[in-house]
Order: sequence, then C-alpha cells, then structure tokens
Amino acid sequence: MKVHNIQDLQGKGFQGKIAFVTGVTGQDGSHMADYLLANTDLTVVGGARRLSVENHDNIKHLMNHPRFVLVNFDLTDSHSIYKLVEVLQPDYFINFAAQSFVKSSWDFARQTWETNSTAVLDCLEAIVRFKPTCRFYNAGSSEEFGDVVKTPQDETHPARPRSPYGASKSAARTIVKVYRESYGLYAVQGWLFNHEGERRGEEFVTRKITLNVNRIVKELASGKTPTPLDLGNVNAKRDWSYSPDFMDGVWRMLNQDIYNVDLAVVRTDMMEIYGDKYTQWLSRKLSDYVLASGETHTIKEFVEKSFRCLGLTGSWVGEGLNELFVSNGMTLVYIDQKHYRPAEVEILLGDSSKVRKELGWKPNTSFDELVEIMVKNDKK
Ligand code: F7E
Repeated sequence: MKVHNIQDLQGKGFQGKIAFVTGVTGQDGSHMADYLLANTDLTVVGGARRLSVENHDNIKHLMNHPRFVLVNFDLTDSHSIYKLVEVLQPDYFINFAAQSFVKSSWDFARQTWETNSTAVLDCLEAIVRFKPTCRFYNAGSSEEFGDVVKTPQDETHPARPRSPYGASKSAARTIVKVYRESYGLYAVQGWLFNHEGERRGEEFVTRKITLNVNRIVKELASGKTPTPLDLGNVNAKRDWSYSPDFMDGVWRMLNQDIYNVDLAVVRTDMMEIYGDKYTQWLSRKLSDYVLASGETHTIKEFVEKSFRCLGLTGSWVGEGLNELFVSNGMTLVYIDQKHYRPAEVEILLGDSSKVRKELGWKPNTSFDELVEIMVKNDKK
C-alpha cells in the first residue's frame, strides 16, 4: 500500500470534505474508515505510525479505494500533529490511536500518558491554531469509571479510574472539555464500553479466547491432549459490543444537531435562517455520550459460549487460582496469576439511554452474535 508522508499531502486538492482518522491500522480506526467510506462522501486520510515491518492487515481491502489515503503519522510527536493539521486542513479529526491495553499501562505508564493524554492536548492545540472549525473526536473509555459507585454507569458517573490507562483517558476528557469551552471547539469524547470483533488485537481477552478455543478444539479433533488456555480474573464482568456498531455512534456524536455557544455570541443571522431550531440548539450543548450494549457478562461466560459455538460443553471446578474449565475429564482452561492486574475493574455495565434517545443510536449485534462472529472468523 502506498504510504504518504505529511508533506506529500500539501496541495493534493482532495475532493470534498476530509476526515483524518488516527490509529487507522487498529481495530477501531479501520472500522471507522470503512464506515466513513461506505456512508459519507468524505475523503478519508488514515494516520499510522511508521514501522519497519508494516502491519496493514486491517486496511488491506482499502488499498485501491479512490477516497482512502494512508499517511505516516505519530501522535507522540507534536510537530507531526501540527504539520498534519496545517497541511491537510481536515474537517474531522477522529482520534483512535492510543496505548489501549490496560494491563500494559502499569509497565508503560509514561508512554500511556503521553499517547493518551498529552497527545490529545497537542491535537486540540493544533486544531485551535490551524483549523478551528475542524470537529474533533477522542476515544474515551468505560475504564474512566473504574471503581464504580453505581451500576449501570451513565454519563453522570464520576471518574474513578483504577489504572494508568483509565487515568490517562480521564485526563484527556478534561482537556477536551476545557478546549471546547475555552475556544468554542466542536470537540467530544465518548465513553466507549468494551467493543470487540474479528480485528481485535490478540492480547485482549475476547480474541485470546476465540483464537485458543479454536486451537484447543482442533487439537482435540486430531486426538491430541490439548494445551490448556491460561487466563487471569475470569470473574470480571464486561459490557461487550461489536466494534463496527460503535462507529455509527461516534459519527452521530460528531454530527450533533447543536450550535456550540459556550463562548459564541448569539447570532441574529442564524436566528433569521433557522428560527426556533436555532433557539433549541442554544439550549442544548455539545455532549459526550456512553456507548454500550446494556448487558454484562463474565469472562467465564465468554469462554463457555465460545466453546459451545464449536459444539463443546464443559464446567468450572475449583476456586480462585485453582479454578479450571474441564470437559470430558480434560482441563481446557486454567488460571495463571500473571494475568491478574495490580488493580481490577470488577464490573462494567453501561447505560446508553441518553445517546439512544438524543442521537437515535443503537447497537445491532447481540452478545451471542458477537461471540459467534469472532469464533467463526478465527476458525477460518
Ligand atoms: O480485559 C480480564 C481482565 O484486556 C477484559 C480495552 O479496549 O476495554 C478494553 O480494556 C477483562 C479484564 O480489556 C485475561 O482482567 C482475564 O477484567 O480484554 P481486556 P479491558 O481491560 O476491559 C476498555 C473499555 C478499553 O478502553 C481498553 O482500551 O478480562 N482477563 N484473563 C484478561 N484480560 C486479558 N487481556 N488477558 C487475560 O488472560
């Protein structure tokens, strides 16, 4: 795939409006690019870090798309962000690049902070300086709720992060709000509960399970004693959705029917054009929204359902670190302490009624369908 440098984009004369999507080779960035190319006539410029070994699997189908452009971009280099916004003049800046693996955020706390918080500040500053009308979306997370004080969690839940990752996303939310209110930017940050799919990284628990369940069933079918899967806290509960369903929610957040008046003067010309509708916009400000399925399941349930998709049933025996998932007298899953985190978010369950009511968003894929999609994909 042809990868451009930022300077190559100068004077390119793209047709129509432009969306810049960071982290485009990742799960969410690639699904966002797919969504925009299918549902809008925007030119989509995808930003990805330059690596000596390319990792373009999630976007290889876009290689010859006439409205897709790939550019070398590094979120941790503020010069790269400034240059990009100045040269490209995007209409939308959608930030999905992140250090997104919670467990690693204890080992790489500074890198997590710089990528997930400081870089967001740099994006906002670049927009203020070079394209203040650009609409900005930052990927927020249910990990910001952390040590939850009520269930389900909605937009009013306080920030109580439990990891450097959660703290970094929470700090980013604060700076997005500050820039929105200080400069009248159209800048939002959703709270995205867990969202998975066939493009999910292999270190996340869902993909780890669907890959290993397939391996184990294959080993059993060939008469081998399977090497069991090692997991951590299987009693944690998560609200899982299908990543492509969330892209529609993100796009709706970027197109809220409002006029951001925090600092703006009430304009009589807008009043004349839009009448009552304008007055309604004035009373409704730009919002951050929760995206969630509204169901919560344990890791154990994900394991059971995955095996069941391939026709295998089993049961959990033992407790704590000695807990096992067994089938026909064979151990298929065991617990390894090394996967436990220094602090865990025990339960996440999202209440997304606000986005459903105000922006008309809803998920289309059930938990059972999600597990089936992932297991079947890994079977291939
Ligand atoms: O863990 C438990 C683990 O790593 C889910 C990211 O997208 O969603 C994701 O963060 C749960 C945790 O995702 C293993 O302790 C047990 O309770 O798949 P995960 P996450 O940490 O929930 C949020 C919303 C984000 O924003 C993040 O970017 O599963 N668990 N055993 C395990 N987790 C992993 N990874 N590996 C295990 O062996």
